[in-house]
Amino acid sequence: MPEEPSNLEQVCIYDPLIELMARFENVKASSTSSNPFEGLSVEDKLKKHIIEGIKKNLEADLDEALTTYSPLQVINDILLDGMKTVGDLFGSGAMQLPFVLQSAEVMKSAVRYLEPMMEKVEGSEKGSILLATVAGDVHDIGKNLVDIILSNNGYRVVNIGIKQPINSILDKAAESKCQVIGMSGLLVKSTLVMRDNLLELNSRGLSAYPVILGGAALTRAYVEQDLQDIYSGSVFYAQDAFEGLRLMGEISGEIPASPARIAPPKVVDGDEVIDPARVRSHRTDVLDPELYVFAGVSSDVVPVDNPPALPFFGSKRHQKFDLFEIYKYINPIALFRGQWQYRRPDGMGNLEFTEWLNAHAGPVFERMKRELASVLKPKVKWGYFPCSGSGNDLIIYRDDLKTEWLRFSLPRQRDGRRLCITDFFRPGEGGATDTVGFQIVTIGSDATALERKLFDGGDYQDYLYVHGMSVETAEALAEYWHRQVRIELGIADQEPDDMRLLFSAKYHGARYSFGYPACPNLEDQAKLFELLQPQDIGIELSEEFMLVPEQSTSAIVVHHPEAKYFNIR
Ligand code: B1M
Repeated sequence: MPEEPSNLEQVCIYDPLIELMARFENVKASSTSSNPFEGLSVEDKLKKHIIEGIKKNLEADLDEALTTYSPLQVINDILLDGMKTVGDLFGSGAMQLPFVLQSAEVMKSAVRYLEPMMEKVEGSEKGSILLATVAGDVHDIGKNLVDIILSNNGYRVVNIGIKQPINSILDKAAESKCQVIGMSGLLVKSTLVMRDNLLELNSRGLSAYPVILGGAALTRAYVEQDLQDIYSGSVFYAQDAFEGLRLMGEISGEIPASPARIAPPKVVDGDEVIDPARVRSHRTDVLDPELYVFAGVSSDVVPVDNPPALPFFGSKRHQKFDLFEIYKYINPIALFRGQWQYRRPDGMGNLEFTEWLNAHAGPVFERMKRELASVLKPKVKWGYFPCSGSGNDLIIYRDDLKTEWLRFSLPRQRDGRRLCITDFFRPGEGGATDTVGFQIVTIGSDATALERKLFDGGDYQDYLYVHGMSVETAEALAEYWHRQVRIELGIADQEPDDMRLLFSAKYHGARYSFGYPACPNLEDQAKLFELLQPQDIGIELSEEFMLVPEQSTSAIVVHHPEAKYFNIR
């Protein structure tokens, strides 16, 4: 993927010249030279390369520095100082993540250039960490961002990938003499795996390892209280890669540790079982068997008198798409803010920030649309089935409309409206009374391969852009296809004109994905597979009920006009 054009002025939200003038005293403020490096000392030139993410002439400037400094001094005293400024700018909100990654790219290129000239010097690394996504979890990007930030700030990172069982984590940590263990995971289940892993560290007498945990399903309280209570060593929560960097600094003694953060060592029985109520307390949607048995009082939802007829029985596939039509369904907020992690700077209003995003992230979006046109390969499998609701069960029937095929047991809210997805269907046992849809979509596996190539090649900024674009295209495809399903079901009577309303699900019916609060059981993906058989569009189900390729998503489609997202507690 080509390097981002030199559009720093366009996309950076701080003025690089002002930043540099403030940071480097020897910059002449009056300089109007077209060469922004002119007049700078070699140290400042190198820092400018790093801070502004400029690769051009990097090697020549490194050569110049090598006439005065050893390669190790160039890295430790000059380049890492530049990375520290990058971290400070990011921390103060003056620099956005994509530009941090651009700086990390330059850092990586510089280190690659210098490395062959260096003898491995014992103790030259600031610290070391074994990074893994825990067993059963396929999420890669969060951990990889942590890898990029740490390794380009002087730490040795041993990144052993996704779905890593505790044995591999511990073996590799010992083998590679890592000081710290870092575990990542996005699934709710991963938070429990992390807990089990900590207990395993206790029972093997390995609690000397400080452990850093990160990932969306964790909360600070769960890690710093519940997990710290069960782990004899120190366990820390990192909300993002930069918190991971700060923690590594504290653990390795590079920066002073805040005393409250380092817990005193405790003796914990490796078999101790922590109170499940406390484990649950960090999430509202952790699987809870009680929710399944709690039939309770049904909600006030009245099923429709005349449900849509089956458009057809069983499943069909579709794989000829105009990708640019799908792109229209990408939610730019989710892409720019969620995936590319552009943050609203202090003092900037929401409207102004949206305009800023459109002006600055917008061109990258357009570039990605073009460059990924031959990489993203949308495919859909979808279908309709006769069904009935029975308490908390959604029963699916064969095409004779009366032989039960399978049933989904879904949770019911304990209070409030006491909703359960089954309430949106006409009740019955032993025969179909209603119609339900299912869909599963993917954009194929080429995006994953491209991401791997970009990450391995040190093209970090494009790695972030491509990953974000590919996952949001998968989500867009699901949104697009849900609209086709509404049309087929004859419920496309409330289609919003404005895409923003579509993204807030302001239409007739709803699309619920297994693993989300209203239908949290990921194991139900296996039943959806039985119904749709998506293997013929290249989607497989892993042992952990994850979809492969990663950029795939499934859903149950409900036609009832009152069907909306809801939480279970
Ligand atoms: Co889905 N998804 N998704 N999804 N998705 C989650 C993960 C979920 C938590 C949403 C929810 O319920 N609210 C939920 C899992 C819940 C559960 O466990 N039951 C979920 C689900 C259910 C699913 C599906 C199963 C839905 C379905 O189709 N039935 C499905 C599964 C796909 C599969 O099997 N392949 C699915 C699909 C998808 C999309 C394809 C549409 C898309 C991409 C998925 C992907 O990335 N592979 C997607 C998205 C975008 C999300 C959310 C909204 C965002 C994830 C993300 O990209 N974050 C997510 C909810 C959420 O996270 N809020 C969700 C950006 C990424 C850079 O952040 O990895 O967290 P993250 O890393 C951060 C920090 O956490 C931290 O630093 C990083 C950088 O700042 N960090 C560390 C992470 N590790 C660290 C380690 C450290 C330090 C810091 O030190 C060691």
